[in-house]
Parts: sequence; structure tokens; C-alpha cells
Amino acid sequence: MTQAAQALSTYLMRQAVGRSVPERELATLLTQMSFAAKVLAREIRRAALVGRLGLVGDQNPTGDAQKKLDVYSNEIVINAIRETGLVAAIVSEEMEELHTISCRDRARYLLSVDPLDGSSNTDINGAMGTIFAFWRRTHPGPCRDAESELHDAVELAATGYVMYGPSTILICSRGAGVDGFTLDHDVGEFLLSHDQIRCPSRGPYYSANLAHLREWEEPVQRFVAYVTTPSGEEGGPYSLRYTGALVADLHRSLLDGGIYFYPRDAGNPNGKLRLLYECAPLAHIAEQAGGRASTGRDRILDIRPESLHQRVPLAIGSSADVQLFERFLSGRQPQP
Ligand code: AHM
Ligand code: MG
Repeated sequence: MTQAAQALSTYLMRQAVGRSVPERELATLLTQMSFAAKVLAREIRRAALVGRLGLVGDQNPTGDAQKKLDVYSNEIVINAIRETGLVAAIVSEEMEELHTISCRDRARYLLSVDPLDGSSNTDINGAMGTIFAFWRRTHPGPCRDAESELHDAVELAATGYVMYGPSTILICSRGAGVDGFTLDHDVGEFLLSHDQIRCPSRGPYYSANLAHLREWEEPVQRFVAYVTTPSGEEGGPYSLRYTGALVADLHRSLLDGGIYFYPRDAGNPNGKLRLLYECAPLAHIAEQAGGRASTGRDRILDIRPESLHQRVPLAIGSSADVQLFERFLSGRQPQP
């Protein structure tokens, strides 16, 4: 830690000076997300010691086996946000229905959240994450139908993710670049460690579940062959890195360059990942850092949500790499 280390609370307070009430409220919401992240970081660290590993026995709304840590993470995030009275409703990977929490006039935001990304890593001490987005409601005031508000593509106000790895890091954006804060456990605070992150424009990594290679459409297979060939104009071959946690794989691309993709296949025409609480928040972060995010065909942030747990294919990371992926899908790929 340098002497000039800036706490997240100070950073948010400075940003709030002279800003409107809604902007100041956003600082409160980010503070509460950071509080939830601290609690989760502690719980993930000691999960094996307090019986919090393994399955609950249920499936979540999108058909994944629910882990004890999934359920716990969801509760922690909801409690932290509910207390503020500033959020009208929450859509979460772990809840089938939209969770309405406040109908007060001052509930100017909606939250979409994946409380525990990469939950297949819980029991092997692998990296995990939390992904979130606060959406500005178009019609503040009593909340009658938050779900249709979300479908009307309300505006993104702040996004971020937390990565629980060797250290816990919180990355966030309010639409003016991306900053990163590392949790200092002794101080009990997130401290600014990554000021204005810029994503390198290309490589040297690609992240994808190659078990599905033969199920992907041919252009995606050709893309993999291209980036793993030494003669590729991108200076390949790219090295494969895949952790099973989107947050960890994107984090690497954001700092070191590269692309993560989870494309559609014959059995899953929209891929696996969810628009509202996985793809859109991370697309906003990637773009704010100078990167790019699309389905391979359409920009993620241009997609109007049709349902709460809607899935979309995702290619995200360095701008030149995602553009190259898009070129393959559109048949304009470089010739070998
Ligand atoms: P989750 O939120 O249930 O953990 O699912 C999302 C995760 C991503 O973090 C990860 O990249 C992907 O699913 C891994 O899926 P697969 O095991 O099919 O490769
Ligand atoms: Mg997830």
C-alpha cells in the first residue's frame, strides 16, 4: 500500500461533491455493494471451515445446481441493498422472480446481480466473483411494474464486479472509465489500486470452454484455429486460459489483453450466459476500459432485454480481438 492510498469511501465521497442527489445515492449503493463484497470475501475464505461448501440440493431459476455459497451470497447482497431504500427491485441469478424491495419515490434504481459467478469453483478454492449493475429508472416514483421497466432497457448508471481470488478486488464504472480497488483486510477497506484501467487492444490470451469446440458454428472453430496459429496477423499463437469463472477470465483480458467467448451452439442457440446480470454489466466495464463486447453479431449494450434470465452469446475483451471474432462470424475473416 502506498502512503497516498485512497479508500473506496473517500473516492466515492470526492465524486459525490457538488453532484445531484441521485448521483450521491449511487455512491451509497456502491458502498453497500462493497460491504456485501467484504462479507462474501470473508465467508468464501472460511467456507470449508464452517460447512458452507457443497450443494443445497435445489436448482437455480436457470437450471444450475445451487450451491450453499450461491444462496448465502444472494442473501448478503439483497440485505445490503434493501437497507438503502434506494432500489425498487432486484433481478438475481438466484431468484426466479423479480424481487421488489421498495416502492418509495426515492427508489430511483434497479439492480441486476449475479451474486456468485463461477460457483463451480466453490469447492476447489478457485476464483469466483460478483457481477452487478445499477440501472437508472426512467420513471422514478412508486414502482408498479419493475419488470416492464427493465424490459424498456433503462439506462446503466453504475456497473462492476468483485473478484475473489488471491486478493479481493472490486472493479467499477460510473460511465467515466474503470477503476479498481483491492481489499486490505487489515484496514477493512477497499483501496484504489488500479486507477483508470485501459484494456490492451489485443491478445495474448483466449478463454473459452473448448469441450464445445465441435458444437460451435464453423466460423467460431475457424477463429480458434486462426488465433492458435503462429502466422496469424495478431502475432499468435494465443495461449488458452480458462478458469470457469467469467469474472476471473475477463479480469485477465482487461489487464493483460485477450478475448473471452461463450458462443451459441446447436443445443443452446443463445449460449449460456445471462444478459442482465452477466453480459451487460461486464460489457459496460469492458467498453469503459476501451474494450469491446458483442454476441459476435450485435453489441451487447444494444440488446433490449426480453426476459429476466435471457441468455445471449458473448465475446468480450480486447477490442481488436472481439472485432476479429465478429469478422469471422460475418465471413470477412483474414485469409490464411
Ligand atoms: P455461474 O454463474 O452459474 O457460475 O455460470 C457462469 C459461468 C461463468 O463464470 C463461466 O465462464 C461459465 O459459466 C463456465 O461454464 P462452462 O462450465 O460451461 O464452461
Ligand atoms: Mg454467473
